[in-house]
Amino acid sequence: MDSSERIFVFNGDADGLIGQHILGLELGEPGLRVTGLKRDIELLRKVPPRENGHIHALDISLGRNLDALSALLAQGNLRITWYDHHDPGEPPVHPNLVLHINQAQETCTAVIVNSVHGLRHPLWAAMAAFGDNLPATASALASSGGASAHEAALLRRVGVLLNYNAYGEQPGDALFRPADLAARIAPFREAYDLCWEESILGPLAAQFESDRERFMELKPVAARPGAHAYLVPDEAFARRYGATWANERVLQQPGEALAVIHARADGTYMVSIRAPRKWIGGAAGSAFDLAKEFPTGGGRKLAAGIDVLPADQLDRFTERFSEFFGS
Ligand SMILES: [Mn+2]
Repeated sequence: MDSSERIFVFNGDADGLIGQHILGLELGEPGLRVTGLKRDIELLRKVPPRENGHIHALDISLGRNLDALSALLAQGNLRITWYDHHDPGEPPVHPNLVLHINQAQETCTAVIVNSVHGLRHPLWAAMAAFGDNLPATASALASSGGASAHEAALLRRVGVLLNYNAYGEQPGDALFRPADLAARIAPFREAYDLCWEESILGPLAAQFESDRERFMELKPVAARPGAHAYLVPDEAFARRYGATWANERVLQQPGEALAVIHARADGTYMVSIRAPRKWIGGAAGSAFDLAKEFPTGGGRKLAAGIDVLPADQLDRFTERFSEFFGS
């Protein structure tokens, strides 16, 4: 196939970016990449109209791209292959659509791509899994690829930094556009080649550290044993680093629930809730159960959120959070 007919559509986070990189190593460079920041999921509709070709969608929910997918399939001459670990809803059945979707807790898109294409890139897959906060999966892949503990730490650093780069809400929040990163990474065959690419990693690491320091200075707005809630301002550092910080905290303090409450310019809040990974004392409850007490709340057992919390419900949320998870 002519490379101009190959299109990669992918989420800009670590496992999306690295998943499409592994695919490029296996199939050859795409003629076009369509991507965005972490929150940009509905990407399939951004593919320019075309007569034929093969679209590879990675790490974006099929359910949230269903209309665009149906329209592309209806053309009859486009092939579409989907790699993902999110809930696909009810996918259409079509001879031109191939699905590689695995919702297991301990996998992510780059790991799936590596499995489908012969397991030849365990170190790239490990880098992605570290970035997606799946340390057990990542360490096993790193070992299978012959990495020492030191080399695994290098892979982890890069995975975390790439994932961090995809967060942010506004243009200018992220240091690199994921599409530019994908193009710069494309020539690297070995995962270690990227580990030494300081023109990418140096600026990312510096910004990461300075964002991290801002978070370390925050005081919780609600603190009980087992449950801490933090209110963060509507600033770039908080939009970029909030998710990375939550990932770090749940790994370091698995017995504790965490709420990160992001202030928005319009006066509302966006809340992310992490349930304890290990229950101390045996009480049961999930992040989802708390989130759904509020309109626009949803998510999963360990990680859930409230998209829009009105200002007048902030106190009610922090009280409920403390009661729900605190002791
Ligand atoms: Mn992802």
